[in-house]
Amino acid sequence: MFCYQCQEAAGGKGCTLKGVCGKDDQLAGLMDVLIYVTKGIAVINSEMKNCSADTSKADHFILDALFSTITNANFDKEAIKDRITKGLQLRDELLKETESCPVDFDEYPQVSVQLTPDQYESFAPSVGILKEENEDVRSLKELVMYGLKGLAAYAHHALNLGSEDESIYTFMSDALAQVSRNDNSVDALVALTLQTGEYGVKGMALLDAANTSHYGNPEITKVNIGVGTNPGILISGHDLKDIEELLAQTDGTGVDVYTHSEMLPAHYYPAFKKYKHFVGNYGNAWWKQKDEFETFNGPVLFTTNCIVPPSSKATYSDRIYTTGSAGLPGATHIADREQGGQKDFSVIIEHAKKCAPPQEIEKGEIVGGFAHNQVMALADKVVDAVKTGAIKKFVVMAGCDGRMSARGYYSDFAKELPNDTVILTAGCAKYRYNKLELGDIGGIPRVLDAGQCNDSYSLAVIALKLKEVFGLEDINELPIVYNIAWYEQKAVIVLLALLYLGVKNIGLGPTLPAFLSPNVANVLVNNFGIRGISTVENDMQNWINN
Ligand code: SF4
Ligand code: SF3
Repeated sequence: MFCYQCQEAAGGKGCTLKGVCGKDDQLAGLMDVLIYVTKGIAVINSEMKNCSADTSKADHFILDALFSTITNANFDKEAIKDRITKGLQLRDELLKETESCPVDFDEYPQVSVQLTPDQYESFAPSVGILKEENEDVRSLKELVMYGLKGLAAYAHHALNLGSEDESIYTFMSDALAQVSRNDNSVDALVALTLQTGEYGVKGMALLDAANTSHYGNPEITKVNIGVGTNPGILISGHDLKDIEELLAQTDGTGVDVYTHSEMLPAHYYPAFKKYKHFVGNYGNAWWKQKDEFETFNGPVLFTTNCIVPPSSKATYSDRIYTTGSAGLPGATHIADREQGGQKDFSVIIEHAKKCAPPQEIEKGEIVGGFAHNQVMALADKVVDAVKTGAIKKFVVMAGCDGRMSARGYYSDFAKELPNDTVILTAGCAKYRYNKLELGDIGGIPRVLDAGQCNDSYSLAVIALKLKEVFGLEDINELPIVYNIAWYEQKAVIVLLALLYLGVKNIGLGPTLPAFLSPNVANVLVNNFGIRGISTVENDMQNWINN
C-alpha cells in the first residue's frame, strides 16, 4: 500500500505497511481500485453531460465513492468491495447509454477495466498512487483528488438535504477525467487545482444554504458539556439530516442525544433547540473517542469521519453504529433512507434504553454559533471594536484536530495571543482552545466558533464583508492572520477554497502535506505565501506582533 492523503502519513512521507489511521494494506488497495473505477465512471459521465443525458445516478455514485475513501470514514472492506461491484455495473450501464452518444474512450483504461470481485485485491497494486512516476504531476493530481474528496463530502451532505448544483457535478467529473489522463502538464494541473478551490467555495456555499434554509441560521448558543440522568446516544460526524431524524425519533423515548466532535455545531441551529432531550456535547475532538466512548456508556452513531477503529480491549465496540458513507467492520450500519423517507434509528434507540447514562467527564458550558449571519448581526460592534483598536487582529484557527502531540502548539498559540485578538474557528481544530478561559472584548467572545469545517465558508464570508465595510481593495489588507490546522481531505478543500479567494500567507500545520512535492510546495510558497508553523514564540513574533 501507499497512502499519503492525511497529515498523519507515516514518517511525514506516506503509509506503506499499515495506515497510522488503522487502514490496512488490503483496505488501502480496495480504495485505490474504487477510485480507479470511479474515475472511469467520471470519464463517461463527463461525456454524457455533453449529450444532455440524465447523469444523476453517476453523480451520486461519485460523491459517495470519494467520500467513503476519506481518512477515517470507512474501514469496512466488504462495503468498499460492494461499491466497486456497483461501480463496475454502473459503468457498464453508462457505456450502453453512450451508444446513442458515440465517444472514444481509448485513452482511458479506467473505462474498460474488467474485474471480478476475487480480482479486486490483486489488481490494486497496478493502480496505486505511485504508478504516476513524475513526482510533481503525482503531487498535483493527488492535491486535486483530495480536494475533490472533501468537496464530495460537502456536496453529499447538501444532497441529503435535497440541494444540488449541476455545475459542481460537472466539474467533479471533468476534473476526475482530467487527472485520469497521462498528458497533463504541470501548468494545467496547477490551474485545475485553483479551479477545484473555486468549486470548493461553491460546494460550501451550497451546503451553507442547505443547512440554514432547513434549520435556520446558527445563533449564539451556550452548549452544556455535562450530562443528564437518562441513557444517551452520542452522534458524531457532520451530517445534519441524520441528526434531524435522530432527534425526532428519540423525542419522548426517554433517551437523550449528545453530540461528539464535529457534530457540536448542531446545537447552534434554531431548529434543534426545541428538543429538551438534546442535552449537550460530550467530550472533545474525534481522536479522544477511545476514552470518551468508554465513559459515555451508550451507543455511538457515526454519520461520517472521523472513526478510530476500537482496540481489542474496548468495551464499546458493540455500541458503534455507522450510516451513510461511514463504515466499520463489526459495527451495525443503518441503511440509507428511501426516496422521501427517513432512516430508521430504532435499533440504536432500543440499544440505548438498555445502557447506563453517560458518566460525567466535565461540567459547564461552551459558547458557539458565530456563523456569518450571527457575526453580521454583531457587525456594528465588531467594526467599532476594530476602529477603536479594541480588536487589533482576527486569527483564523480553523481546520482539524489530531492526535499528534505537536498539536499542543495550537492550545499554546491560543493562550499566548494578546488580549486584543479574536480567534475565528471552525472544524474540530477548536477543541484545542474552546474550553480555555480566553475572555471577551467588550462582550465579543475571544473565540468565535462558526461551526463545522465546512462552515469555514462563514469565515470567508465574514472576511469578504469586513473588506467591503472597511472599503479595502484586497482581502489581504484586513487585519486577519490565518493559522490553519489540517488533518484530512476536507481541510484540503477548505485550503484550496481560501487560495481561490485570494487569501495569502496562510500558516499551515502542524506539518505540511506529505503529498506536496518540493516543487509543488514551492509553487504554493511563492505564489500564495503558504508557510509552515515553527514555535509559538516565533510565529507570535512574526505573524501577530509584527
Ligand atoms: Fe496513512 Fe493517513 Fe493514508 Fe491513513 S489516511 S493510510 S494515516 S496517510
Ligand atoms: Fe475533524 Fe475529522 Fe477534519 Fe471536519 S472530524 S474537521 S478531522
